Amino acid sequence: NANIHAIKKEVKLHLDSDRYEHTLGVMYTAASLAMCYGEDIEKAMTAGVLHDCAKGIPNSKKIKLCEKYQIEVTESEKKNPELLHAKLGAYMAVHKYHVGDETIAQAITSHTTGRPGMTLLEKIIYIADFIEPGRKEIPKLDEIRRMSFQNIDQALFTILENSLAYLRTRDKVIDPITEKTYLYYKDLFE
Ligand code: DGI
Ligand code: FE
Ligand code: FE
Ligand code: FE
Repeated sequence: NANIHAIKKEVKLHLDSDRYEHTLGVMYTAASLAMCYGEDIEKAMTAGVLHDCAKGIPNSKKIKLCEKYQIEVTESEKKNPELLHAKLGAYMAVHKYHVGDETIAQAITSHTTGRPGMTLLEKIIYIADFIEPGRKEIPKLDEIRRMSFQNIDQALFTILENSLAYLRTRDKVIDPITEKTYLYYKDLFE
């Protein structure tokens, strides 16, 4: 697809080579999950290639750009500006990469914390970010990869559980949305 090709070239200019490799991994993994679950493949690839497009912006600049673009910054994001690459990435997808489809921007917005009641596309990007071939040293990764193509909601919940456990062992501040998302899918499952 011509448009995805152009986006890829531009995104590459703004990411280091590891992050760009990760981006391609997410793009193709998202395409595979779209094939598996009947999502639009082009949408999944577009969201995948753009999901970390704001990752290379320094944290202090992230805050400034959010003010400039009137993006709401929560208390948790002030403490942990890294999280803002999701909201800023969604903004840039629309305003810099001219992605007209709001559901793509939404999938970029929720790719780091998740969101209660995610759409299929949001789940695909959230999961692809976690399981793409370049990811290593994640507990139960092989099992989660297999599960992702068999039971998407079970995979989603397992990833939420796994991520929360990781953040807790590292003593990271848990974003309220990460917590809410986990509890939402826990209720749905257990
Ligand atoms: O951008 P990526 O590295 O591909 O992955 P990501 O966008 O899922 O997450 C980036 C980082 O954000 C990762 O180290 C996990 C972390 N993260 C996710 N949820 C939370 C969080 N960090 C904190 N402090 N709190 C959260 O709730
Ligand atoms: Fe990310
Ligand atoms: Fe993630
Ligand atoms: Fe990512």
